[in-house]
Amino acid sequence: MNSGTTDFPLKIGIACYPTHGGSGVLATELGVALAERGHEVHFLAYSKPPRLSGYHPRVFCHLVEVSEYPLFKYPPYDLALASKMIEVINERRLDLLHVHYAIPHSISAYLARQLMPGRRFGIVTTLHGTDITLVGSGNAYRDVTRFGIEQSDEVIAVSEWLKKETLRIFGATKEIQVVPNFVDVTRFRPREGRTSPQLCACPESPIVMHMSNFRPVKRLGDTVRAFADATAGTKAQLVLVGDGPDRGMAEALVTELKLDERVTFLGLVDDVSDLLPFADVLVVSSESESFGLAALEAHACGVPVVGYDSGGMREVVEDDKSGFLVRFGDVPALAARMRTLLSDPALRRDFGARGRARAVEHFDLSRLLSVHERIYHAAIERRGRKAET
Ligand code: GMT
Repeated sequence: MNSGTTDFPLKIGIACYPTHGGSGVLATELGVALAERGHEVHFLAYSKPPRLSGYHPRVFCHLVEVSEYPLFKYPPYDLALASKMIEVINERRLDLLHVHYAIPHSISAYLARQLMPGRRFGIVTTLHGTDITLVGSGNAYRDVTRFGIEQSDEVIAVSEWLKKETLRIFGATKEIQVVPNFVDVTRFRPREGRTSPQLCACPESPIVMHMSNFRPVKRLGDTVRAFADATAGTKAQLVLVGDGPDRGMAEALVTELKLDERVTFLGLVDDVSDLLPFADVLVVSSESESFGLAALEAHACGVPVVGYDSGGMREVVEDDKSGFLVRFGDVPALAARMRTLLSDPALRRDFGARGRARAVEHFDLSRLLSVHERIYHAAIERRGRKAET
């Protein structure tokens, strides 16, 4: 097993939800960057993560197959994942499993460890947000989530806010490290004269963008209403990137507010680095957002953010400096701040430049990659020590 120094290439298994959601995106960006740094990375998921495109010499994707059987009304994905973990750990001699999203990934990792007493490997769990705030805090999964956290060698929360929430909900039984979301600032960069094949960015019709999984927590309706209020009588466009359960509601609202001509539903986009620089403002209207990866990616592209002051959003967006944050649910205030930015190109440029500087200084992928490597080595060392006692 490799250990002791961050110079050693590791063999790392990454379990994640292979969706366009923040946890899957982060896990994929991290895995690819780790492989570029010399580590061998094995993704474990039920399908290929959307941002895993192209060929990378040290990246492997192992699909978890869940067998169907008439008795299985609910096929046991957690067991199938644990089995796949065991197979890959044995065949590829992994040093470590890094699981993204506590449920069920941390439990599957624990099970894999229990079933392989002779093999030492570290388990790192990253808590992303809804695994704690929505899923883990409910009665159905509270105890197993707590167990998964406690059994991990190292636990990461993506914001100070999420760390506090985790300790509040589950009690202070485990040390939690805060490692924020990160962004590749060389790929996510301001538009600087580039043009977009998808979007017409012209001064008379500025682009307001929203990017999410259209779940109720994102309050997509608030974005649409604020846009209608802020841009009445103008040619501003609203571009909605993503898909999910609230799409039908939003489409009906757009028609009701007579916005069909100015609103585009773009659907799912795998690589948003070609899209975000063409936004003039990004709106994040979430009721709860443990971090807000879309806000960070927008900042890296020099785009100011207007949003609700919920969850960890203020750890990303500096109110009145790189964007505006207003009280959750205050749609008129959201609209007023949107109007302020849309009517003032110089302010947008100023906020955008500060957002970009903030992304480069605090959330750059290469710096946070080293932080992950240190945590991996700590987990491996901790596991070695535990095995000896
Ligand atoms: O709801 C989403 O945005 C998806 C969700 C996920 O788990 O994939 O995102 C969460 O993880 C992201 C990456 O750490 C964070 O940036 C998001 O803030 C967080 N979402 C929520 O807390 C609602």
